[in-house]
Amino acid sequence: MKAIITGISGQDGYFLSKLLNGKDYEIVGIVRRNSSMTTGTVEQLPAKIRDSIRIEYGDLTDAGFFAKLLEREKPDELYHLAAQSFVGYSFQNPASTYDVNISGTLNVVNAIKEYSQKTKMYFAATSEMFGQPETTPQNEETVLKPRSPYAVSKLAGYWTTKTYREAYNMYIANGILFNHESEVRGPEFVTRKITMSVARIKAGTQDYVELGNLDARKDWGYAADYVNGMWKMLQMDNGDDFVLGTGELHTVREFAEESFKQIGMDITWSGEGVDEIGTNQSGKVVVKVNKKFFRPLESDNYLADPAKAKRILKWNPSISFKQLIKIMVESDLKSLG
Ligand code: NAP
Ligand code: F7E
Repeated sequence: MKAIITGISGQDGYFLSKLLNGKDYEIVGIVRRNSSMTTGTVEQLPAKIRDSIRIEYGDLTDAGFFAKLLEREKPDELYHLAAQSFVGYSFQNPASTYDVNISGTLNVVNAIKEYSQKTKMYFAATSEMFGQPETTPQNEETVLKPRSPYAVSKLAGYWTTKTYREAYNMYIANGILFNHESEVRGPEFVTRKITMSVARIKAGTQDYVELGNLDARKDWGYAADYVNGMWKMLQMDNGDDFVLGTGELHTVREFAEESFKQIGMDITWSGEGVDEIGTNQSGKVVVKVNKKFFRPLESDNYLADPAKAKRILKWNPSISFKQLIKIMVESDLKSLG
């Protein structure tokens, strides 16, 4: 089996590469060129896996690149993971977010339609499309009301893939995935920002971490579980839409408390709003709030109902909230030596 992975240099690309390598897939990974010629998380893969991946350099916004790629490779499966994926950045740069996430997705589906109709495609949709949900928990039938440029762009991608699926009889699966994190999560996302900071605070190279909305609540799972769900979505007879999530909500505050616990620190909170602080047992301030990390719009009502994925795909998350934090903090402590 041959698979193309766009966004292979990101978090999910890392876990999907491991999974598909274990199933003996030939993997072609798409990486956009940068001046230092680095390949992100690909460099963190075990050498045996890394060396087996064929990297092709190309940008999502280049329709010609994808046309030639699909005409030449005709893969069995294509996992379209590449995106401008940071919600906060999408408020600052909506145009480039739309360009990469909407036109980029169009380029991929058009190339499959024109040159490789038998390719099964996975599209990385998101729980962010629910916006401020009217009903909780959310499933595949929940009304979509996006509340960020990122969410709008993903909604456009989602409707594009659904339209192509019906109009041209293509196999496309949409994964509506809730937050999933890991030891290779990008450092600007709140979970990794916290676990990296906790490790540095323990090492004495950082004093405190500055966060935004401590009361934001998310349904957080472990990325390795979610890529398994992506693969399962492409092993069916037809493409369909599936929600993946844990069905458990936790606040940023709880994530921070549990992360500090891993290094033996119990956090006490005091003050309110942007003046709130978290101190450890010795009275040292280790968490501060900074309004620059707040977003113009936020939703705190996300909660996954993954019943359809459990029933049809036999998908189940295997890592708990506490296990996830342990994995991440231990990995960040280890990398500091
Ligand atoms: P990520 O770590 O941010 O990875 C995104 C990938 O897209 C990176 O490899 C990035 O390349 C690549 N990319 C960005 N712009 C590109 C462009 N113009 N051309 C080619 N490649 C480009 O994201 P992730 O966490 O792995 O998530 C994978 C996908 O799932 C994304 O589409 C995300 O929106 C979606 N999603 C994620 C979550 C989650 O909780 N993780 C939940 C729901 C949906 P560089 O390395 O060069 O930046
Ligand atoms: O924020 C709050 C912030 O940036 C999580 C992407 O993978 O999941 C991810 O998007 C929450 C938000 O992820 C800080 O306001 C507080 O409520 O880690 P995040 P996200 O925005 O949920 C979805 C499903 C995707 O699809 C996306 O691609 O944490 N928060 N303080 C903070 N967030 C950040 N980044 N930094 C803070 O200091």
